[in-house]
Amino acid sequence: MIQFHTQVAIIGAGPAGLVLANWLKKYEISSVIIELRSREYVEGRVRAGLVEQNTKDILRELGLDDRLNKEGIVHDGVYLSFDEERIHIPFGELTGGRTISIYGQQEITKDLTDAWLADGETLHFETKATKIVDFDTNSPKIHFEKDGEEGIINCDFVAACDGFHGIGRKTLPKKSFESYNITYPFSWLGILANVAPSTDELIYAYHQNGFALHSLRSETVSRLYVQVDNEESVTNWSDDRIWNELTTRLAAPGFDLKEGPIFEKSITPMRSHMIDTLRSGRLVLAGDAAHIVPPTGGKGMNLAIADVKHLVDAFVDFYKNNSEVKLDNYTQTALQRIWRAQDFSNFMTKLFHKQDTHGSFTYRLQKAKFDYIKASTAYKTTIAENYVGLPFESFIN
Ligand code: RFL
Ligand code: PHB
Repeated sequence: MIQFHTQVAIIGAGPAGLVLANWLKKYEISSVIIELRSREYVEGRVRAGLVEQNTKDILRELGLDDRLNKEGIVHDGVYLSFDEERIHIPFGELTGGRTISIYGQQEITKDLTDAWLADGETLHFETKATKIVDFDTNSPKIHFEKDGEEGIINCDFVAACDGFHGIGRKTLPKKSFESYNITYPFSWLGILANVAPSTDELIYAYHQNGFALHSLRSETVSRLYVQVDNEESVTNWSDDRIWNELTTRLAAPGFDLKEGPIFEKSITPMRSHMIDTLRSGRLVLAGDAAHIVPPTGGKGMNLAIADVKHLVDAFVDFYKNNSEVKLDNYTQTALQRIWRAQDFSNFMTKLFHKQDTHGSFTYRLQKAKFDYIKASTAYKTTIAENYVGLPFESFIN
């Protein structure tokens, strides 16, 4: 039986687990990461692209923002469209200079993995956490399997950064939390295409055919999404059909959508999910393990990294100041931001998706909201500050 000992044992090499490990190292707190998938799989998985100001600040603090600065594309605003009418929300002007960057999640994951391994630290890929035990004592353990062999990590804390399908949340005692869920009656079909973006900043659009989003990854790669029914399969969506829908839904005066070869197509269901505790004894949860937001606000990865900031504060307080106060407050501190992001993601989802027949009461409420945003600097500011991410200080009681 393989055995390790570390201070914080981390399950999952997604953004949450990797930021946590790299950050704890700065404070000389040891950790080991185990990851179910292979390195190629994790680094190839296409997911987030929108990086908030706070996430950029954290990566800078960790000294891991070199490539983000070189290859990431800074956006100072976003376009919102409704029935082919387009408005602009300028971030810098409305938020005192805060911006977002477009930089793929898998690039962040690569940067964090490279830094971790370059320092000779431990990250076991293709290693499955099977059980978390004794987290009600000071010596919790993770049981794992690697290459058919079983092992145990003995540690002071288990950090479950193991995503929505991980074992962290399932291990929490059932009676210790409430869960909250919304399943939306639509999904996103996302594509990557070898074509220069047709826009300088992201476009979120409501159209009577459904939602569309124009995002990007680089000067030569565009990332776009269309709302589809939950039962849809990518096989029903030829490249022609996708480009036709995108052209229709993103239409606006003076706008021309450039088409190009599609090299990735996938469907993502839309859900909001929450639990109201992130800790039980020596087991803590961060990121998608504890919450899912629909991707319409670009918040999931950013929220995962924000959880980790609070967790690092708590571990530093524990190891350096011998205090459990921040650990005891971890759930409440993190939940404030998580609920804020849940609200914003739900707001963006409901504003831009087709929820009912075009012209219905619901449609008219959506349109009234858009018209108000158009007319009101206060409303635009609300959207801008949520979109770029509220500063951590905003949430201190
Ligand atoms: P992850 O990234 O899911 O990582 C969890 C890791 O845990 C591993 N794991 C295990 N390892 C060992 N043993 C086990 N038993 C394990 N069980 C699981 C998994 O293999 C995995 O590697 O969670 P984390 O770190 O919390 O990060 C969350 C983000 O990945 C997620 O919220 C974002 O991708 C959401 N998201 C977006 N977020 C943004 O901030 N901005 C965006 O623009 C954005 N766009 C998106 C998105 C998600 C999307 N999809 C596909 C869901 C766009 C899309 C289409
Ligand atoms: C992306 O670029 O993949 C992206 C951008 C903004 C979102 C969701 C996804 O709201």
